[in-house]
Amino acid sequence: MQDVTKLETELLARIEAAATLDALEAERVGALGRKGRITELMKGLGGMEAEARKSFAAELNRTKDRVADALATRKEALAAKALDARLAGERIDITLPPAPEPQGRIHPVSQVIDEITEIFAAMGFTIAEGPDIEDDFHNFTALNIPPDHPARQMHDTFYLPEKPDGSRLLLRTHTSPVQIRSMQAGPPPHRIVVPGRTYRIDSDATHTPMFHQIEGLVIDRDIHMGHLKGTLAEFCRAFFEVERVNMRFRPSYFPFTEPSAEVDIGCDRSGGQIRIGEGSDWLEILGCGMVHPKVLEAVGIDPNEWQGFAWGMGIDRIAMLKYGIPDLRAFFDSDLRWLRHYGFQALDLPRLGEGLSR
Ligand code: 2U9
Repeated sequence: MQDVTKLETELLARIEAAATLDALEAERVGALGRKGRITELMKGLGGMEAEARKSFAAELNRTKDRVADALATRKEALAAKALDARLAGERIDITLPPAPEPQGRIHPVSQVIDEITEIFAAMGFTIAEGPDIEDDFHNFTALNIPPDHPARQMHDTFYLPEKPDGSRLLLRTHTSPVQIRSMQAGPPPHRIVVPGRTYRIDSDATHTPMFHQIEGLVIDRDIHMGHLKGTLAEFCRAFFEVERVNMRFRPSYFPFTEPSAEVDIGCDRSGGQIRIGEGSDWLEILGCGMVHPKVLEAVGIDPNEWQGFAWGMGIDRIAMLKYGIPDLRAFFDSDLRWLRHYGFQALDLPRLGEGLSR
């Protein structure tokens, strides 16, 4: 009996002195574990006489309960201490100033490219890109613009110095060579949008020698003008963020499409502003058409099996229109004050569901 009382006093003191949860666990194992001191005494009960065993077992059980209670109480206290220490370490000084706003701005051209690609991505298009320096075949010949074609003069091309074989590389005059390369790279169907820089020898108030285009191409079976109209109508509605846009398709000519059309959208010009989706005026925004069979043949696609439509649009002009920017040449001046005024919040990417431009 005396031994049990002494053991209990010792165990309770050790438990009280345990400074960490790990040390406390070691005390528990030492007292109540499989080879713990109380457990060992329990094992000895079997060899005792009935009368002595009864009273010793009762005493031992009381000690065991008090030790278990002490362990639980100490565990709770140590856990609370550990939590207090963690909370103290995670303290935030709410009197600190907030993180500064990012200083950079997204250029309106980049913003409009992000908006347009977001719209077409939602329709299942992927983005394709290609080199700014092109060869004659991809920029002209494959697009049904042979060497003597008058369209070559219309493009006012920047040529690189002639190579020994007499050929000349050039700065692409449109993004169309990217579609040629995409069609060469794999079999139909194709559904791509192609944003990028393009170059023509042209410089005045409304033209810069480098400008931006975005073009689109769909190649699949049984594609017709209805698909073209539906796709472009959906694009205009989403891009100009209005319920309905009036559209008018005027017959036109491009060597790479047949039939071809230029697309006007309905607008209102009263009050010195252009408002899309209302009024009785028209504004030209893009060119389009059914891909010419000769273009498909140039990349080895059988036009009797596959058809497609394409469109092209000048990004700079559309950015000026959507965001009320008056002067094209300021786009390329790298004037930070201009960019702070017309630029967009960095990391605030256009999302179709949240209003593209917010
Ligand atoms: C392939 C086949 C067809 C692309 C097209 C236009 C009509 C068009 C202009 C708009 C304003 C260029 O920036 S702009 O001057 N583009 O009108 N572009 S159809 O047609 C293609 C392209 C690639 C293989």
